[in-house]
Amino acid sequence: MDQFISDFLVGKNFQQLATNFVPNYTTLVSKVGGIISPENLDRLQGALKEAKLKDVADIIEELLMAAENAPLDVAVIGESGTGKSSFISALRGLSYEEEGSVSVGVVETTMKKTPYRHPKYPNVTFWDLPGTGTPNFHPHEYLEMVEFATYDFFIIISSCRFSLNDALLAQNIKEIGKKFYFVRTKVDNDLYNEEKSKPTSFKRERVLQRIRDNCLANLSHIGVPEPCIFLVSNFDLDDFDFPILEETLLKELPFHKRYTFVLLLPNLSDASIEMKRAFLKEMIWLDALKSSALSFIPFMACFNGFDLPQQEKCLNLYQSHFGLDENSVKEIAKKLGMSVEKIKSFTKSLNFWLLVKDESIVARAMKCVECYCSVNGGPPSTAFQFLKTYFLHLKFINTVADDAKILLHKTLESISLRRCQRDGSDCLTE
Ligand SMILES: Nc1nc2c(ncn2[C@@H]2O[C@H](COP(=O)(O)OP(=O)(O)OP(=O)(O)O)[C@@H](O)[C@H]2O)c(=O)[nH]1
Ligand SMILES: [Mg+2]
Repeated sequence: MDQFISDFLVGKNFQQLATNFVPNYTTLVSKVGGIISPENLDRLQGALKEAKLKDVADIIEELLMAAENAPLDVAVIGESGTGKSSFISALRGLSYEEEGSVSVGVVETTMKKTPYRHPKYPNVTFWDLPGTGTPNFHPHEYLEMVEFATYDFFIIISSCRFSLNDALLAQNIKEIGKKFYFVRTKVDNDLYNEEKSKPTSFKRERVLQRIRDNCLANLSHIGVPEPCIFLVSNFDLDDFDFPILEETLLKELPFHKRYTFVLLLPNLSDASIEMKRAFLKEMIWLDALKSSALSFIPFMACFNGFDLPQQEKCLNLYQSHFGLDENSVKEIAKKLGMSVEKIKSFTKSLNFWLLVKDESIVARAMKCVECYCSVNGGPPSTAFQFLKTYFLHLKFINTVADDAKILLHKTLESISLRRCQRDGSDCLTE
């Protein structure tokens, strides 16, 4: 990746750069793909081949802007009490009691469509839609009433069997060209009940498979062919099918909406942390290419200087994306029963100065810039500052993501230890 940016800055052979562009991009992006559609990749490659560098910069700018500003509206539908509000709260990273959390309760609480903005990402809205459980339900009228066209996709929730109304709704959603996903909630309850009632023969995987088979049979019976079903517990989003649901949604979203979606994923599994890491790396790589392209155009401001307060702000933003901002770290410390200072002792991303003084960043930037200067001559300072910033941001992303994984595992270990202590079981034998 460094080599591609360095070759770009030298800018000798754009034909070759155009050929290398797609393989470099492909190795960089997440396993579900990135923010650039195949058509836009072709556009970029074409502009690069003809050395139309203003076009290259403009296309990248257009893609970055679209990704950063894409609104996302998610509709959550289901009968009363199935866990719609709990699902939305969990996705928004709020506990049930927190302010701004969706109203949750054992009586019918969702009577009209209610928007819930994501607390961190205001362009994301979850819509808690009114229940579909009335006997004279008309899916077409219902979809009109809730203004179906405004949503990116629909989540249809059930906590037991999906109803005929759910199936009718799914058919209508499909007809209007939108995507829907079936989510079966409260599987933690099913497991708990099954274990209590059949303690000797209980097998977790067998129970989950039975729930899945039941849902499949039930949905095919009421006319949904090959339904996609995700088993979840709103109290344990890192468990069951939630990670697969995340991946599926990400893969099926339009390219420019993926970045918005990946940022809002709760940092509850290695997979979601890795996807976030890949998308953020893709964004800064594209931004670096844009600056490199602009550097060939006279009188264009292309390289920003190295501004320390700006860098600190950038680190804080990455910390917030990965749930390691000041407040979140305090929360984690409380959960782990340790001090924030202790957390700082085994993480690296919470110390801005340690990261910014890293000698290897200067060495990497120097290596790239030497190549640039040998071809372009002149003082290397602007290109050097630009590369130093790029490598520093890369370091920020990687260090914060690594720390997010370390803290996630410590939290999971502590939860499972507490469970063992509560149940009086021997954890070592698990
Ligand atoms: N065990 C378990 N309980 C859940 C889960 N999801 C929701 N609940 C509980 O189920 C009850 C109903 O949840 P809500 O989120 O209010 O359901 P809703 O679909 O929004 O209900 P209405 O607003 O009335 O339509 C609450 O007591 C929740 O705590 C889950 O995954 N597992
Ligand atoms: Mg509700």
